[in-house]
Amino acid sequence: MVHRIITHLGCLDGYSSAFMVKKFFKELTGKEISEEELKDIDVVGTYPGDVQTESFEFHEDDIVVDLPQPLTKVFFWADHHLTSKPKEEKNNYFWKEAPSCSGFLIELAEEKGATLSDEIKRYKETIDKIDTAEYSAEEIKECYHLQNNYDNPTDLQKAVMVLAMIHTNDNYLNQQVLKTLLTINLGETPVEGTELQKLNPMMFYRAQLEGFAIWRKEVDEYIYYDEEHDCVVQDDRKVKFTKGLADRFYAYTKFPEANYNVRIKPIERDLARISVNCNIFHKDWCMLDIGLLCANVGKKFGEKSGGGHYTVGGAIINLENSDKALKYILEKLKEADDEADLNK
Ligand SMILES: [Mn+2]
Repeated sequence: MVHRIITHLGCLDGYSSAFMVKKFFKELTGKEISEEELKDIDVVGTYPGDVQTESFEFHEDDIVVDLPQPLTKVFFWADHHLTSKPKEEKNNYFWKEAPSCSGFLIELAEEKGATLSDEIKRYKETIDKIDTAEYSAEEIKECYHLQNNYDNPTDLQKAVMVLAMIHTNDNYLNQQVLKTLLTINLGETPVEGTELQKLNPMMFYRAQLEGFAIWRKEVDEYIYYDEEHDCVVQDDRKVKFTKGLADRFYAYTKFPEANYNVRIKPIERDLARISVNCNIFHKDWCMLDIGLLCANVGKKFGEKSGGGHYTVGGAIINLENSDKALKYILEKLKEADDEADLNK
């Protein structure tokens, strides 16, 4: 048997889940293998969409984590996404609606007899926070804006530094870094260890932070807060090209009072991507099902591609419909807020 670990590419939870499989291999899979064999297990990253469309080829000995269940029967599967909830039980298949897949695997390993170090317990809290984007405004600052000093990084900072290594703009590099991080001698958690430090996470992180800063400066020219609809609008149709790296939390750093954020981005073939989300610092301000709203937007203004979760969603529409779509979304957001105010 040749095992491979298949996980979510470009994602800290995907990388950390693969790490947990290597760390707690015996407890999780119920199988004992040598140190050597364990080290040699290859790790491959892919995307949920590639699993759903069956464009990724799975083997029966694969260990699949933080991804939807493949059609092919595999050796081990674990996931935490609501949309992956299995219909039937299978041997070595695990699912739970949990904040992160890594956290779920840590719980499973403990249930099956593993002893957890304090570092691993602390890491579980960190990855749970990151995978659900439960940051405070202060934490966003410390993680997404360059600080003067990194002598004593916080748990979150250590984690986003490693995230910067596996979430660059180059997917081939991301794949190589993922493989490399999981074949070196593993540290106590996914974000520490002597061999990991040698790969210089800070170099990747600094590059990303500089990219964010440049992007924020560019976007400052046209991002605005529409007070009437309580929504920050970032309309990328207004510019030909935005330099830097997108900081997805910026709307609420700049306008913390806003309920919602809508982004329109022209993409290939005369289409546009619309993203809608609720203020990440106040998910309780969300007064309507944004996933459902986006599904409707996709149907009304595009070719039916749209959906998401309660507080965040997206749709692909025809570019020529984007003014109408923006107006429609802003109206629906305001309607929901007005109705909630009346019922107070
Ligand atoms: Mn995840």
